Amino acid sequence: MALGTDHLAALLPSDFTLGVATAAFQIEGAVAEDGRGPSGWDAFTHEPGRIAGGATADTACDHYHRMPLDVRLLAELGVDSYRFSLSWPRIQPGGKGPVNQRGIDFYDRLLDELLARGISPMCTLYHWDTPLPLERVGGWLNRDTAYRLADFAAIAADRFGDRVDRWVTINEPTTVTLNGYGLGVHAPGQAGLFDALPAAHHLILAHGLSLSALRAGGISGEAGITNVYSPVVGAKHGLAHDVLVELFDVLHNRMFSDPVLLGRYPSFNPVLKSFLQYLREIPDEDLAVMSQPLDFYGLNYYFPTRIGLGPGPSTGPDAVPDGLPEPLRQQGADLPFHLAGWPGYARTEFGWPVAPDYLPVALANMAERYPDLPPVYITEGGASFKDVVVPDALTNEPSVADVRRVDYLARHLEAALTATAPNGPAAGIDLRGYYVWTLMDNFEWAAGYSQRFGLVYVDFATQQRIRKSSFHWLKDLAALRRRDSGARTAAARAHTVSA
Ligand code: PNW
Repeated sequence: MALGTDHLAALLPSDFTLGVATAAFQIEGAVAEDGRGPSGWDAFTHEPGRIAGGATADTACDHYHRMPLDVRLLAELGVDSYRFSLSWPRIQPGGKGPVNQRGIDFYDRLLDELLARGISPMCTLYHWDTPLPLERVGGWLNRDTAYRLADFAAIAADRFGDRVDRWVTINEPTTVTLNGYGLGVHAPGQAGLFDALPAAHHLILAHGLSLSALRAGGISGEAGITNVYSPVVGAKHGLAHDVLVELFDVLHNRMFSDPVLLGRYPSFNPVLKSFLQYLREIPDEDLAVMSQPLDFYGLNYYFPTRIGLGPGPSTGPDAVPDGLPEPLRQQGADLPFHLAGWPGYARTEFGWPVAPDYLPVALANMAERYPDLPPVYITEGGASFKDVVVPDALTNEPSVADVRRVDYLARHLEAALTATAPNGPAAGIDLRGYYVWTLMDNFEWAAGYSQRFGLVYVDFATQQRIRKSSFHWLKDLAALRRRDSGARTAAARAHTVSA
């Protein structure tokens, strides 16, 4: 069932990184074990009505106890790299002050397991699990949190800096700002779209300060940031749509990438400027910290955004995508725009459009806006679908034929590779790798366990792991790529010998 793996393997440069990604809070569980403190997300998940099905991440995939088995799955998959995140409250429960050695020990064991199997570690410092004591004093609305993350970065550099090949400072400042502080659908659950802007600034400042701290700590690997990017289009033509498209593009994309890559905030349309009073008071020194050169830029691409004028229809082809959490639908009623549907596009279980044709648009936009863009890794891409476990026809073992996920991944990987090839629309981008979100089904934030993104199916009642077809697909691709690049190396050697 190798859906185009031969074709894809032939497109893959021999040094291209194939990886899978996870995040600590979504998989680890063991939230009160071995000295871990609570995070803002622990508190949020225990508030009634916040998470689909009232789910918590108290156990999640129980990865904290099953880590060696999960690394064995990674090794079987044959991927080059594993992107994971450090749980800040496991390592520094107070968000400042003493280090919890048992937390350090867990990641020491993880790194050793990965390196023993030849899997290159990519480590995210911050994937949303702010220690609760810091959340209680304002979280990312408080500038001090940026300095606390930098201190944590120094600890990470000191303890793990000799074994991590790539560091991601912060995962998706956009999502933390908009979902956490703007719409309140993520922790800490505060609402106020334009009041959230200081959080954006402090997150990007924290990125810059952490980058400095990692480098000052003598890390042997590279360092960068990961941002989500969604190309924005108007549902219709016309001035009003153009203005709203720009508003959304600024708030979702450029607000977070311009300061890092250009050293300034976007120059706003005068209509928007009045919303953004706060940004006029930013000291130049902050922008210098935020825009230090990166070794690589991490891009998460899931889907494009289509903006409609006014509060949106709730049914019909132009309805807000199904996957949108209820608070966002409600919030939508107060906004001058809505997120429109994508007629003609298939949707994931989340309601997100399956749009591989917009990944080249995202990459081309990036190349155009940021001429000095460093090498790029797509640090996440993936899709949730309703997965069904059935006995395999031959072996009778439980199996999951997630053909739509295989199709999603194959088409997005192909789109990324062809877009960045010498004659592609994003030829200016030095694309180094693609990480599938995610290794195994896990705690999908506000959606709880209702959305499965994994290559591996997790039965949360028993913690049984079942390899899906997408797992076998990626495994085939990685194996084919190794064979092909082995053949290419042999051919090159033969050529050198005969010359
Ligand atoms: C990412 N969007 O979040 C996160 O990094 C993961 O932790 C998460 O599990 C995964 O995507 C799937 O949701 C996103 O609106 C949040 O474009 C929002 C968007 C995309 C990704």
